[in-house]
Amino acid sequence: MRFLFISVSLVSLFVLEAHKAQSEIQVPLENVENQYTAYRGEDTVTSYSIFSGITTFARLPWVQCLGMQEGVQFDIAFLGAPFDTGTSYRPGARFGPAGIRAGSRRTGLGGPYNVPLDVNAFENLTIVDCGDIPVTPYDSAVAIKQIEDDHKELLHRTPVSKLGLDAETGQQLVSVASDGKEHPRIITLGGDHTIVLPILRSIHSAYGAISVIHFDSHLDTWIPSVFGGATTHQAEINHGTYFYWASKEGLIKNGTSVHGAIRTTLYGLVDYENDDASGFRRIEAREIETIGKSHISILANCTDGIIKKIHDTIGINPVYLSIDIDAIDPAFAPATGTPETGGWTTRELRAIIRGLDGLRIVSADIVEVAPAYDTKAEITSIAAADVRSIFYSTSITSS
Ligand SMILES: [Mn+2]
Repeated sequence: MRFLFISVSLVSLFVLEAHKAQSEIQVPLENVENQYTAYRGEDTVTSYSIFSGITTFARLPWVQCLGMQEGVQFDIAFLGAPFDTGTSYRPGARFGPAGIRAGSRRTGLGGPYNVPLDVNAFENLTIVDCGDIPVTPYDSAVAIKQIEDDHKELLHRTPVSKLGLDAETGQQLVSVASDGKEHPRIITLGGDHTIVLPILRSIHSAYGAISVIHFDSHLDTWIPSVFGGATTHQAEINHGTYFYWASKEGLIKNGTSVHGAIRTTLYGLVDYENDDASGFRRIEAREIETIGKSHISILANCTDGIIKKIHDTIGINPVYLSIDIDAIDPAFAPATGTPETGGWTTRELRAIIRGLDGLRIVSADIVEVAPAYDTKAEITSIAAADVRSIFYSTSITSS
C-alpha cells in the first residue's frame, strides 16, 4: 500500500448518529463484536450473525445516501446500479447488486487483514453501502442519466478521512483529481457493462480524462454499426459499445488504458484497429501462459508478466478499474451475460488484482453478474463479492 488515508479523529458522526436514531425502532445494522456469539442485549442482537439479517455488501451499514440521508459523508461507498437493458445475450444483471451482496455475506469487515500484503486496508476508513441507484427499467436513456447524476452526486461529497503521508517517501499526499479536491471512492455493483459510460462521465467531472484498467473477455470498444446494428441512436449505446462512446467523448486517456483477459470472437482484425483507436492496449487471456514466461517451467502461470504490462501502461496516472465477471472462466463464474471459455481462474485474477498495488485507483466496478444463471452454491456471486480484494491490494484508499 503506497497511498493511504489517515482518518480524522471521529469517523462519520453522521452515519453513527443516523443509525443510533433508527436503532430505537429497528434492528441496528452496525457490526457487532463477535458475530457468532452475539445475543440480545444492550448493544447487540441475536439476528446479526453472518448468515442472517438484512443483506448489505459485507454487512456494511446501509445508508440511504441518495435519499433520506443525502448529506452523509464516507470514504468508500458501495453502490448498486441495477441496469441490464444494454445486454446483447442473457439478461438478468439488474439482479447483480442483490446477488453480489448475497455473495458477500462472509466478507465481514471483522477480519480484513491481508496476509500477502500485510495490510488492513479498511482500518480507519468510513465505508458504507449506499444501496442502489433508482434506475428505470423502461427507458435506457433516462436510466443512463440517472446513473451519471447519482454517481456524480456521491463522488463530489467530501470524504471523511484526509489524505495521509506517502508510505514510501513520507511526503504529504495531494489529490490526483483534476479539480484539486479530495473525492471518496465509489465501488459500483452492476448491472450490465453499459453503466460504465455514465460512470466515466461522472469520473471525468472530477479527474478529467482517466486511464482505465478493464478486465473482460470482450473489447467493448465496438463501433455501433458493427455491434447492435444501430437501429436507433439509443441502440448504439450498449454493453459492447460504451468504451467506443467514452473514447469519442474524451473520457478515456488515450494510450494509458489496458484490457485484460481478452478472448472474444471478432468480426475481423478491424475490431482491434478500432480498439487501438479507442486508446487501449490489450492483454489476451491466453497470454497468462506466455508473458514473461519462465524458461524453468512452460506450465508456470505468468501473472507477474501481466501485472508488469499493466503497470507499464498505467504508470502514475489516476486510473479507473472496471471488472466484468466474465474475465473469469465460466467454470468459476458461469452466471454472466456473455460467457466465454478459456478465461482466468478466480485465483489468477486475485493475484493480478493484488499486483495492482501502488497504482492510483480512484474508483471501480464489478459488472455483468446475472445471478439467475448461477449455481446453487452462488459461485459467481461469491467470486464477484471478492471485489473487496481491490482494497487489500491496491491504492483505492489513496488520493
Ligand atoms: Mn464481457
